[in-house]
Parts: sequence; structure tokens; C-alpha cells
Amino acid sequence: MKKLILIFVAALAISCGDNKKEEKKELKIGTQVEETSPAETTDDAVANVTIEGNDQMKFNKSEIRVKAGQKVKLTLKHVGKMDKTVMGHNWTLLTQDADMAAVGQAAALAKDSEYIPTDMKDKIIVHTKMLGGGESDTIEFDAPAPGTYTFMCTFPGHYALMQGQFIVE
Ligand SMILES: [Cu+2]
Repeated sequence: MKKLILIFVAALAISCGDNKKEEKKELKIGTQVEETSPAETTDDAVANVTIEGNDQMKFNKSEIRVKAGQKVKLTLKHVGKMDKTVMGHNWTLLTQDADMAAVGQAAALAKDSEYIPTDMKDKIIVHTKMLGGGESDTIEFDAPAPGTYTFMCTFPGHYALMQGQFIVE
């Protein structure tokens, strides 16, 4: 009976997702194989994640996976040399109903609050400080409910390249 439920869940995962991640999830459920996480998880309670931003306006990760119930300790490192006024980076996690482009456009007008739009705070779960080259910032937060979230850099124009998926399994 348990196996039947697992198959049903797997089928559900396939039917509502059309990408490879869902297929991977199905395999995981079906075979009970422990998946190695790219989130550099060191123990069950805490997911330690490090992500870098550079002078080429890129993050070094496009996907971060954590597990539901974990505390996430995330460090953003700006590994470039440019000043934060011209190549600033932050790591901003959006709610699932947020429109990334809308947040990005509002953020571009929010220079005084380090490009975090105060009128859209309800669309932002958490964010790091805005960093310049050589700086880093670590934030801690509880993993939100299982699902796929978007992360981005809110420096003007950066979200076009600096974005990715934050997946809570
Ligand atoms: Cu940036």
C-alpha cells in the first residue's frame, strides 16, 4: 500500500511538472535513493550555502536546494573588485507569488534603501546587504514551505543575468 502511494505521488509530480527536476524527484521517491545536495549541507538541521557574485554580473549558482525545516545559513561573496555603486550585488529571495520583473523595476528606483523596494517588502522573504567587490554577508533564515522560489540580485538591471531557483524539498 505504501508503495502504491509513492507511485501515486510520483505520478503527480510528473503530471504537474514538465522539467527534469521533477523527473529527478520522481526517481528519488520511487527508489528511496539519498540525493546529494549542491547546497553544501553539513548536517540535517542547517543548510550551509555559499554563493558568489562577480564583476561579470553573474552568480556562480543558478540553483540552490535545501530541505524543508532546515535553517539556511547563506553567505553571499562578491568575488570581484568593483565598487558597490557600479557593480553591487545582493541575494534576494522572493515569495512564490512575486513577479521578478516588477520587483526588479521597483528596486531600480530604490537607491536610498540599497535597491530593496520598501513598497514590495511583502514579496521579499529575505535578502543580504548590497555588497561591493571583496565583501561578503551571511544571513540566516528558516527554509520556507516546500516549493520553488526565485532568487535575484536587485541592483538595477542585474536580475536579467543574476537570478536562479531556490528549491525547498
Ligand atoms: Cu548584482
